[in-house]
Amino acid sequence: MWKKWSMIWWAGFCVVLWHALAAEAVATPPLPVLPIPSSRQVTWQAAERALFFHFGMNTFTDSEWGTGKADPSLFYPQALDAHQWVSTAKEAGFSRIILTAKHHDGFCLWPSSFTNYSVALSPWRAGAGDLVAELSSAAHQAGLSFGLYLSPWDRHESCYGDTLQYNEFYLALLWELLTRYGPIAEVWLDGAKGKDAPEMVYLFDSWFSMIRQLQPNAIIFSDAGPDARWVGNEYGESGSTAWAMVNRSSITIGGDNDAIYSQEGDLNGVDWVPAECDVSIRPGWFWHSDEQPKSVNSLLELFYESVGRNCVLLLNVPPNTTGLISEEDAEALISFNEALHSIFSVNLAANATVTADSTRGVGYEATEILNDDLSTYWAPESGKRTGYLEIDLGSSLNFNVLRIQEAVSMGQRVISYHVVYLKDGEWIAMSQGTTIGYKKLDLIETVEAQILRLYIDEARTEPLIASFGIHLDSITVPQPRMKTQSSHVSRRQYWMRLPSQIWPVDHQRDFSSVL
Ligand code: FUL
Repeated sequence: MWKKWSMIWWAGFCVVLWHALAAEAVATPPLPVLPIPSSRQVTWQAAERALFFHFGMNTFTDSEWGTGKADPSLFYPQALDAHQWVSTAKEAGFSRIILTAKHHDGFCLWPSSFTNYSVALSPWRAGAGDLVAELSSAAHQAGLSFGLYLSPWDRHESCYGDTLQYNEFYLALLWELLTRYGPIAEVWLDGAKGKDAPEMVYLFDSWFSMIRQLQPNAIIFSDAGPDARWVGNEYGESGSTAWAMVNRSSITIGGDNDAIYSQEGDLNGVDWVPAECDVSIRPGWFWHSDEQPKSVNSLLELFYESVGRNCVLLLNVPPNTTGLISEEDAEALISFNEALHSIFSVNLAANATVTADSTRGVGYEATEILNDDLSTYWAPESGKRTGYLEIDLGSSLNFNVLRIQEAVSMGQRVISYHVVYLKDGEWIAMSQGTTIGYKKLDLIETVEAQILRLYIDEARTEPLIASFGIHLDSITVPQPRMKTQSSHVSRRQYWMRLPSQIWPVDHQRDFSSVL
């Protein structure tokens, strides 16, 4: 009896072993295509959207570009509560915030030892306040990451214009900011500068090296990176073609750059520098009593045109003169977040059956596009640069948003694609595009369909599709947008277009006609 059971056991064991040995081994991953992102860039892009807080002396002088001469006694946000800023950001789904520690007027929101033009000379907290400390600690307590804007252009500091002295001064401020306030997630270097500003050279290499030494995980933003680039406009919108790559040497920080190059990036670029789209929720960057926040519909459009085009959205919400985020702004932010949640929390393709015309092998099947893990992906047969994925939803569904994501940690690859759906035996075009990158969102006319195909028509090398989603947006109504700023103008030309009463004299506010 024992012998019989033993034989059965051995037979079973051999069958299992045979199956295990016969199973196909997982295929090796394809080669990455350079350049690829650094780990800090991967984390930064995955956060998708950040909040910008423009706050400072301009809030109290009702201006946009302060002269640097306003009396520190004017800075008096009596109800300032950094926790309210942070909880609003958190409730609205933002995981990173950036504060204007010093805007162009030179007024420092922390008590710097290197200038007396700071909160230390103001009545706020009887001169003992430190907004950078309050906000960074509130952010870190709430699990948000914290970044800083430190304007290179300074209209207060008398040594501005003297290359050696001003660079020493700027680095001293940077050193304080990067050593006193815990982890800094992003350092935002604005390239803007007035026409009346003295000529001088910013020693970027020293600045960048110091940032890397003191805060190795900080993203450095400027017109030309090194980690994130300006998108070339200030209405928060990228081009429909958006490469994460550029040649950094083709962009001059603060210079007359080709806005289209900044916006679109460069298929042949050797540097990985994705774009960040900065835009304000109100017409101005600073708070003004007579301005109102954008509607949820406009905010959603901004999301499609930034995050949905392989960029990060940096949305400015200016705290008011009391030192709080105004109720209407907080409401707009929270409704924006709810709208995003209502659209993107349901993926109508989650349970679809997916197939592909070819597959690299085990581990790279078409089904990999249905999980949320961007490190797993569908890859076509080795060496193929085109191919298609077929998605069968199981039944006919209504939808109007397509979400496509590449495995960008392996490099950005897709040059063009199109999507079709099956209707009465015919394939009908649904959308088409150029680059995909981290995320491409196509808002289309609502269709009812069960079977669709994503065709990769051209790629730099084997396309790697990490995720595909189908969503229904019943909120966005595409709005005609007033844009007097053509996407072909550079930043300098853009400022030149400001109404003559604010350019070049005092840069007072009222950007409503250009934003
Ligand atoms: C611009 C600045 O001049 C604005 O005031 C604002 O800070 C914006 C983010 O960048 O270039």
